[in-house]
Amino acid sequence: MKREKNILLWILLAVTASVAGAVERHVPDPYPTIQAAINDANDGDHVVIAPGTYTGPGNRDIDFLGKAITVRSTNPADEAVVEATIIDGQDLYRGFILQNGEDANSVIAGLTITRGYGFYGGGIECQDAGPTIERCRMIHCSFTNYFGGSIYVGYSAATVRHCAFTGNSRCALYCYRCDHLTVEDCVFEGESKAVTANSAGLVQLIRCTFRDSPVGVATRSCRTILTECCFERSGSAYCVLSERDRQLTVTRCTFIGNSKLPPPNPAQGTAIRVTSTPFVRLAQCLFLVGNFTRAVYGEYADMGLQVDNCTFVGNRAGSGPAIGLDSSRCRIRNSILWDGGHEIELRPESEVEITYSNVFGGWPGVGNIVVDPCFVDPGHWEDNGTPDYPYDDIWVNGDYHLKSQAGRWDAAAAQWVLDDVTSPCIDAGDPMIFPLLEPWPDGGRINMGVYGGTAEASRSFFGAPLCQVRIPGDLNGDCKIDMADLALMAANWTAAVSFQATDPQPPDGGSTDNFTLTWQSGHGALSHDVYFGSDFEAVQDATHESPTYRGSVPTPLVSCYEFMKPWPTTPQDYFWRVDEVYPTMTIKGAVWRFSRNGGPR
Ligand SMILES: [Ca+2]
Ligand SMILES: [Ca+2]
Ligand SMILES: [Ca+2]
Repeated sequence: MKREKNILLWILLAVTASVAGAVERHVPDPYPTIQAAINDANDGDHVVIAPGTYTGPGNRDIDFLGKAITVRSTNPADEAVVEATIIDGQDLYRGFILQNGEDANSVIAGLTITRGYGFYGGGIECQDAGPTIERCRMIHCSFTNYFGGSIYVGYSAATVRHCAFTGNSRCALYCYRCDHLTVEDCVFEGESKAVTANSAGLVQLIRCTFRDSPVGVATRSCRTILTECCFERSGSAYCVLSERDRQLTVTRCTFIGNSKLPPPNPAQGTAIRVTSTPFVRLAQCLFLVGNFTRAVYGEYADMGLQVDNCTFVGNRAGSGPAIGLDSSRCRIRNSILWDGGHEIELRPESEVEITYSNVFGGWPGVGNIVVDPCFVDPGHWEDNGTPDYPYDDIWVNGDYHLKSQAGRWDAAAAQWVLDDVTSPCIDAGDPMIFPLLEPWPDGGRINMGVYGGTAEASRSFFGAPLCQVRIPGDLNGDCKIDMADLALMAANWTAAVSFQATDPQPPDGGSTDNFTLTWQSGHGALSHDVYFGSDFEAVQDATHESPTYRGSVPTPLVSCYEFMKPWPTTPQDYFWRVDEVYPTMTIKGAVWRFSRNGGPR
């Protein structure tokens, strides 16, 4: 009984301690400055800043002192509160500095940081520290060093989400030799350079918007991944500039209207420019670049530029408006290149293979067609009142869903509508690729263009009346089971289909001197969950919550997980596992082993 009482007392004490442990420390009352509140704070505390403008000693160069605390406004979710809670560096001082090994448990949330000024990061400087920065507004911050930004992250890792960056000088967000940088749901507006990563490990940009920024993203990293980002009127120089990345993956991104390039040098702007990056994959991207040069340019990329299900319209370079290649190789599938002719420019030592695509002017290759893609609206140029002067023309976006008599997604009305024609690009993609998320009837075959393989893919039309009932065995969805279904099955029958990841490199049990891991993807997998570590069981039993989980990757290629960490000086075994992720299930992979030779890398 006594023992039970003791346990009860222990629980009571523990609860009291945890309640007492998380303290809110309010500024300016009772703490006169933010630094004063931080000085008194313990791990887990919140420093809560009332609306107002904060300047002067204690409210500038604010040092987290290595504490796992949250420094925030009274309500980070309320934009009006964030706008009214201002740390003003007066163009003389930094907002925050983190330099004592802070990690993601150190949080800056819901603040406006303006006119910050520093040698590295004007707004927030992180040296060997990787905080979480969320729902902040970074406005008109600047720095003196070339390697700097409104937020600077050096030798560490950081997560930045739901933040807005406006008019910061040169670089809004700069990461230098950081292990990883994750930027989610951020808006960059009027930045001369929005995001720069120099010698970084993993750089992930998810659902970010770049507006009116001459350079959107410039990276030199192991892996740069852009997912569902939108570049509007950005990239008068480059939307994405990849220089010596090891891998660049751009998925479901949109590049719109970076026109208005002034003469005499209108050939500057390029949506994606890749220099010496060996592996590049662009998938389900829409290039309505509308500038006077091209959508994609690759040079000295001994690769690997793979383009799947992309749509190019309204790009205006005289030669190669869609893609230009110099000493590069490129493979294009399931895409629509419809800028008006001379879609590809091949400079010396370059080659391109195009299959199952619709190319204006035509291109040799299996499954290629040349026919009006029947966009809902192809978009058009307006001459801006000067018909003889093209440099001020304005591109008006269209709607690049494909027309279908069986149903096409109307994004504006958020409903399916029927058209009077059916696009020849429907069910014209590579028949060996599973239609993925395409809604039924999907023809058993992926569509060309940016919506192919997505839930917004236009439906297959087999003649009126439309088929209403799905029958088992009807693979193409025409409400009949016949030779067409058998042909689909036969075409894929001989393909060696595995839904599990296979063919690991380095091979299972082998050894390697580098730090790049690759494998063969499961058939039609959407993404890949990667686990990596030095303990077999820790990898075998790992879930998303485990430390060995290294994230989801959309490409079949993975590398450089331990990029910033030294390899052992003696040979060591490593274990890794890749789970293949499908729309309705995840197929767990085998655990593979390799040893890395000792010595400096
Ligand atoms: Ca004009
Ligand atoms: Ca289809
Ligand atoms: Ca059928």
